[in-house]
Amino acid sequence: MTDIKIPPDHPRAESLRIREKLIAYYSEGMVAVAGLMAHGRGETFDYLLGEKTTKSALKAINAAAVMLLTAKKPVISVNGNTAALVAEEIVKLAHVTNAKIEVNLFYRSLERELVIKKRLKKAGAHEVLGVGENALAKIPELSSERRRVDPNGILVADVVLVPLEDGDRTEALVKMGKKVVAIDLNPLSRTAQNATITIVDNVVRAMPRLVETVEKLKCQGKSELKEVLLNFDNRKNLTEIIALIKESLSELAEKGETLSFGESAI
Ligand code: PTJ
Repeated sequence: MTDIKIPPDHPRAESLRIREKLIAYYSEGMVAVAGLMAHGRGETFDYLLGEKTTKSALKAINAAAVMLLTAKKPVISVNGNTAALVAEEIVKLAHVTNAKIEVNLFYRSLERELVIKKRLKKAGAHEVLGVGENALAKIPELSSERRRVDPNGILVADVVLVPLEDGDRTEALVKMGKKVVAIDLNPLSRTAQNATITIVDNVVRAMPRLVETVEKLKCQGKSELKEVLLNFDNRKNLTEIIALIKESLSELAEKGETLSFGESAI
């Protein structure tokens, strides 16, 4: 943790608080050093999207909620960044969708797995899969440490939620016939492009919305839920988001204005 005191009236106070949180959890061994870099990449795309949940993201959240609700064996995959930023929401989502929670790391070490498990347990998780010897199954065609999965979790899941991911595993999971819901601020990433449903939004906004949406849709009939999935087109949704980024940048360039939403970052 740095000693910086964030003034509450700082125009980028929220963004700075998130950074501080990641730095604090990095110091505790939860977040990988590359997780800090990944966050910076995410911040850039968030900035371009106006740091808000777009209509396209809301459509994806709706479809993702239905996919999780109608899944037989949903699993939420957790890495260092998501454990640091949204542990409570992960537990809530697992509860309302009856999903299992599994730790799956790119930079895998037993120490990190245990710190993440502890944080999830503290947030209320009953069971955390994929830790230590429990990750004894392997995803075929994947050579990174992410290939190691729990035989009771990701290996047998029909739907896997992968917030903040690197691309290889999403491709491999889809090849295995699984449906993948990704949360990724970069609409161009391989994860975003290969997932079944991609929520292009900041995980700190998307996860609470996802929980809320699942709670709202829980009482709907199966045919209404199916309709939501039939009407969702991931490719179209991603194209809309890329167009949105292009439009807002073109508008600003034409007007010669600076971005109105973010002010200048420190
Ligand atoms: O904890 P580990 O060991 O599993 O490692 C996790 C990281 C994130 C380091 C690892 O998965 C990785 O290297 O990921 P990438 O390839 O850097 O991809 C991360 C993606 O997440 C990028 O496309 C970022 O734009 C995006 N991203 C970063 N922060 C956020 C985000 N998307 C949504 N919300 C965020 N807060």
